[in-house]
Amino acid sequence: MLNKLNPDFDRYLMTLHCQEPDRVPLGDWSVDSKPKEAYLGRKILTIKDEVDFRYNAGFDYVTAISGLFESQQRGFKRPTLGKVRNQYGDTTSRNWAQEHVGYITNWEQFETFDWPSVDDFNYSVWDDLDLILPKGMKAILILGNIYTSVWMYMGADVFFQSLDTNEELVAAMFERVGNIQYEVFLRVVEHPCVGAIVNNDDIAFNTGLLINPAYLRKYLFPWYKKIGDVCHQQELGYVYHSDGDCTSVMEDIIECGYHGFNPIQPNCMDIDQVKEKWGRDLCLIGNLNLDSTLTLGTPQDVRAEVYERIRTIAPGGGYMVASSNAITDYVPLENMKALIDATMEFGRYPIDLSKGGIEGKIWYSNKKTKEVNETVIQDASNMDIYVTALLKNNLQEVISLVEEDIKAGMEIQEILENKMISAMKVVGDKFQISEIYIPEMIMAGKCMATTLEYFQEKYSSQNKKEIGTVVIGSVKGDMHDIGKNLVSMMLKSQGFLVHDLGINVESQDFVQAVIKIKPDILAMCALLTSTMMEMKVVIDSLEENKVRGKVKIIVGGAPITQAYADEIGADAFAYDSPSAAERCIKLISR
Ligand code: B1M
Repeated sequence: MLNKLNPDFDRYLMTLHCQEPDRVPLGDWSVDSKPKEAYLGRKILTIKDEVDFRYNAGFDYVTAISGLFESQQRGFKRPTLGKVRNQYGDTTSRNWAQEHVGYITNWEQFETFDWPSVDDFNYSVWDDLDLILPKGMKAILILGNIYTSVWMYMGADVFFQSLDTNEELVAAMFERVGNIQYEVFLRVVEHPCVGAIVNNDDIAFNTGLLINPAYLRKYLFPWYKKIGDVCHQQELGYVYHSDGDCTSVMEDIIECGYHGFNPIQPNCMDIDQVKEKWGRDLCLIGNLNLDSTLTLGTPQDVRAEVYERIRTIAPGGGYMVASSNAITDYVPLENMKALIDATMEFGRYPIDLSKGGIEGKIWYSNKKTKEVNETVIQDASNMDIYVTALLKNNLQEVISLVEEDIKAGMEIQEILENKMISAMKVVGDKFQISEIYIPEMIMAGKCMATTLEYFQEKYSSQNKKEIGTVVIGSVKGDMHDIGKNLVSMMLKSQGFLVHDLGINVESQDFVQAVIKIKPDILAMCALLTSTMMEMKVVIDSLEENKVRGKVKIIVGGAPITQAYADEIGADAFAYDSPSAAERCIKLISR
């Protein structure tokens, strides 16, 4: 095995430039404190401790954050949300902006917000790194992000809505946030210790981009390009990190001047195809499966997957071993060690590894087949007009359309069921094939829900009530809520009464809601491998309380599969929100 205590930032840079150095570097830019402390055997309290961890673990660099995601940054007040269990025997607090909490939701808040200036940030960590970095090591600036800062400042809900109703505010936000991050970047790269920049900015999820790429091209990529130009002038490495399936903007990412792309989530992008299409221009960093191998697998499984990635992707250069997101605190220490050791063992150039050379379970990706529903429309006469009006979020127009159909002699219930609900299903179909994105889905759903409410009040006597009741929530430890809200909105638009328990919901709260509300369906969402286990805890608690038989259960979220739903005894699984609504309708009609 290679001696790992020989940091060499040139190795990192050569790899970024798709050349073969002496060995494959380690590429994780983010390792949670718990695994770091467990590896080092002591607390990480200072930047020196951080450097010690990176040095001893075999990295060629240390990373530090500056800019709007700097933890103590004034102005960026992120709410603290509960404690989350980790693999290291205790709990960790996590902070971030929730979907509905935004600090800047209108022009007045934008103008009066206490925006930080470039001088308000703390650069002392860079001064320290200039002095203490061991020979061969450099520092990587984690520049926080631009897209994520914008939506977090605005709150996802307001951000998505503003793209439709107040694009000028979104533009101003990108301008302001982009400027701050850019100025901070210029200040940090004055430090000689800095060797590369990572822009971590999630623009995608499992099936594609979160918003229409036209917005990214208009407001975001120009900033990436501007930062990229400076990186090229100063010969700094430049890496882009976005989760999810970024396929449709890979060319844009290359145009911005990035040398590396991370983390190539295995259930979203096929690394072999990414290598084939873009591997000449971009170094690939990551792909070690956080959904399964790193979290659920054994050290031997991790070893086998590292071997396989090095065998197939590293020859010729342009690959760094890293997780498919970060080394989170639910990655067992032994698995992180296996990742490091296997990189040292198999990563020496020239690479000549034979297929199946070591034993271990390769989990492969839990790649899910994207579901595409095709709505069969009963009465297509003016369906397109309904779909267009919903997509434009034009409430007045939708109401007028319904009123015209009433005048033409249709019953209100018939219009709602055969026109509006079908139109919303068509909107869902468009989302499934990425013809529209999350904001359009949310806006159409809201427009639909408001129209339903309007006519339900107006014609209450003629209306039958909701088709069923659903209790929904993101399970304990899980703070992701964008998908949950989309599912909830889709259910409402199909006529369900939805009780949303929110995020980080304890199992006893689900049980109590089932006892008190007596819903037809309990819908649980989880986005993390660690939290999906919680779904089983809830089902067991329902059994213990003798109410499991009284409610149907549907589960979903990025890492969930039909197999997992079967394993824990759920009644249904859905891949996305339109399918979730379909499954729920089936569940109540059984
Ligand atoms: Co997180 N994150 N995140 N994150 N995040 C993921 C989920 C991850 C897959 C990224 C990756 O691996 N590269 C990864 C989980 C890996 C794993 O464990 N298997 C991950 C991680 C690791 C983390 C942290 C641990 C990061 C860290 O701190 N080191 C941390 C954990 C927080 C916690 O919950 N305890 C974290 C934090 C965050 C942010 C706060 C920054 C933010 C969440 C903001 C918010 O929700 N308010 C965030 C985001 C945005 C993501 C990604 C990029 C996008 C998630 C999203 O909103 N997608 C995500 C990457 C990815 O998904 N590939 C990632 C849009 C949404 C519409 O999709 O929720 O999947 P989704 O919903 C889909 C379907 O899944 C389905 O319908 C929707 C489509 O119509 N669906 C259901 C959802 N719920 C359903 C329920 C159903 C049926 C269908 O029936 C009941």
